[in-house]
Amino acid sequence: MSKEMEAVIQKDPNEREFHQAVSEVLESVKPVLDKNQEYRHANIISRITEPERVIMFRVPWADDRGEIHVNRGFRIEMNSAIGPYKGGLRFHPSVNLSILKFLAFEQVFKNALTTLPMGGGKGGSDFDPKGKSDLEVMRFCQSFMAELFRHIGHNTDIPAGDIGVGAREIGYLFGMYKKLKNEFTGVLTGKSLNWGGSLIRPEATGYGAVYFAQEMLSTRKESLDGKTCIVSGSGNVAQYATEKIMELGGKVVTFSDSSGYVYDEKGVDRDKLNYVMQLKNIKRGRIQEYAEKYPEAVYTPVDPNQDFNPLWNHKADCAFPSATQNEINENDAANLLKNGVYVVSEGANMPTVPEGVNLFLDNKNMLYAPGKAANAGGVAVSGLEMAQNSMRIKWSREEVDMRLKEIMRSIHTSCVDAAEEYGTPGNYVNGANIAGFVKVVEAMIDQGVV
Ligand code: NDP
Ligand code: 2IT
Repeated sequence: MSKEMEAVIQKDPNEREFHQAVSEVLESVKPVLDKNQEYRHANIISRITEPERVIMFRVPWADDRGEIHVNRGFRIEMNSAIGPYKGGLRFHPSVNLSILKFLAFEQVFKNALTTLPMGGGKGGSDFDPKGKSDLEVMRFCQSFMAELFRHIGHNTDIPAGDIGVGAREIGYLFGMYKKLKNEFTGVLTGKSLNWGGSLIRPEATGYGAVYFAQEMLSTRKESLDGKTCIVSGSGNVAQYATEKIMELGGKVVTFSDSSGYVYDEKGVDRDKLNYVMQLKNIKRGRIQEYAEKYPEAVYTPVDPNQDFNPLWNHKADCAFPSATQNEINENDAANLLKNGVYVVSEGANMPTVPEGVNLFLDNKNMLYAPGKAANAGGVAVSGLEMAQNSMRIKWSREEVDMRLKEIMRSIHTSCVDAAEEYGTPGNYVNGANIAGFVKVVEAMIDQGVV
């Protein structure tokens, strides 16, 4: 283990997910540091692994029965070398400092890859929106923003959605921000269309992950047409990845949530996808209900502690993990390879454990795109939403989709070029880490020791 990595662990010994994310980047950029001694001289690794600012706060709120609850709120402002802090908010009971620091760290390099001027940040709360009424969610969001508002701004830090934060939550958060600041600015992205949102932002992460898969396939003169795809999750990213896969002629055979997954051998069609959108976005039900509605599908409950997840053990060509971190363990990665999967495009952030990533990288037939490249379409269109807000204009669907496609193509090219330059052609992990890292580090060096 490198001295730099040891220091990161020693400083915050309990931040397992943060160590995992840092360790992968440090391994990739070792040859960059060896080649550019000035980076070491500037002590870049100590600086880039330390958040510029960490905000932690109490979020008290009252439920519908008048009972008072307290959650913990966070915003990690990781790096602002190339633009204001930018990144989502996650509301999930598992949220802690380690998870948000890993997400903020990944966001720095992802945002650099998009070509747009955005620094990296992430935030959220251990609040669980499941089973809460709209009014409870609203009161929680208002209390969360009653503290967060003093730390963010359209030129400072621009949050957006992530797990458990979608259009409803962004609306409540924006309403409270506007009331407190008496300002209508593009301080959040993922806004609804009639008050500053961008067309294609809801679709962008899922579409982008599919565009990235197409880019990888096109290096072998192949496409998604006729390919069988495993998709995990059934939220924002999974839904729109599925929509785009179907549009490009692929067949999606799975959806999942934290309780289990459905396998639909015939494949998802437009009606079934509409059903999932209604089920998850409006009714807020469980994916098990899909198999009740469509008896040709089979539901399997999944225990997160079992040795492998049967979701990843079906014959397929491509996989789009779109639920959460570390959802593919080493056995799952081996099962994917065994079942013929040779394209993995990560819609989620860090969904594959390091041992699984190594299995993918060791297999020469595998086209494996890490989240920070493959899922960058979401934040990229957030960047386009910011641009439209600043200019007070609105681009058409076609315009935004075209820009998204161009950005995903450019990220693909950056990854391929950086991987080649440093002697590991075809390794999108090294490519993404190196290309993102160099851009941010050059900016940090230009700006001095701050
Ligand atoms: P949503 O909240 O819309 O959906 C999350 C989905 O993942 C749900 O199906 C959820 O199931 C499942 N899930 C969440 N936690 C777990 C868990 N611990 N175990 C198993 N399943 C779980 O979130 P998004 O679709 O927005 O986000 C999905 C992933 O994509 C995350 O990793 C996020 O960081 C990443 N991402 C999102 C972007 C965006 O623009 N939204 C951009 C880039 C990346 P359940 O309902 O049971 O909780
Ligand atoms: O992980 C991510 O890139 C997101 N959740 C989207 C961030 C954003 O600012 O749109």
